[in-house]
Amino acid sequence: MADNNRISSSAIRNLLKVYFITGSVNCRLSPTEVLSEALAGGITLFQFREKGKGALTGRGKFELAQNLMQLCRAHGVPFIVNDDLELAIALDADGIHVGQDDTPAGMIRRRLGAGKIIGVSVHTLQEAQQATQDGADYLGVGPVYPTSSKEDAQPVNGTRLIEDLRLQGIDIPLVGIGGITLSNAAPIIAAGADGISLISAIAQADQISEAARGFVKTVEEGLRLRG
Ligand code: TZP
Ligand code: MG
Repeated sequence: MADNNRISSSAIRNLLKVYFITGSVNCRLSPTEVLSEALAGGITLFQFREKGKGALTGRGKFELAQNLMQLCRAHGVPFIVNDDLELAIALDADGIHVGQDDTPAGMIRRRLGAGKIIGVSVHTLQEAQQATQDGADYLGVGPVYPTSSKEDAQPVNGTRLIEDLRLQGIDIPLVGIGGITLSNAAPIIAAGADGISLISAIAQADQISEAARGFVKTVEEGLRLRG
């Protein structure tokens, strides 16, 4: 992933199928154990999101990120950093994911160049249009369902916002996020998402690799049904 060409939309769509996000705060086991299992189960993209009460900072955060990135590299799964542009640059990570209150995507694109993946969280059509114009590679849309993994979560949108964005012509790669479980994932794909992004349903599963495998199967089946 180290070249300077923009990664194609179809490659990004494939990466988004099962996009696992975690940080030390979200894990019952050690984050490296959790990620190893999730990779074994077939996750397609990973985001390091070290946030919330008790989150690591400074050297500890950097070292954990380095270890997790190494695991991802060993499995050929791109490693995305949440929010922290300096960390993404220091690690030479594969990309960054930002929210509406973080560094704007256009500025990030100018710093990182064309070859890195940039994702943006959006909650409205206008935000989606802006992020697309700013050079985002994909959008994160949610919360689709109620979540307890994000303290400052926006109101729940259901699958409606994803459907609306597609109807309004937003055709860039897009992932649903928030409260996703095996039993509510399929409608997100039916609504037009390319994949699902999730924390707790994988990080806190009793059988992490099994859970990840189940999500891969569900998303692939959903994509097949959508045609
Ligand atoms: N952004 C919107 S909801 C959410 C984020 C980071 C948390 C998703 O976590 P979970 O545990 O899959 O609901
Ligand atoms: Mg953010």
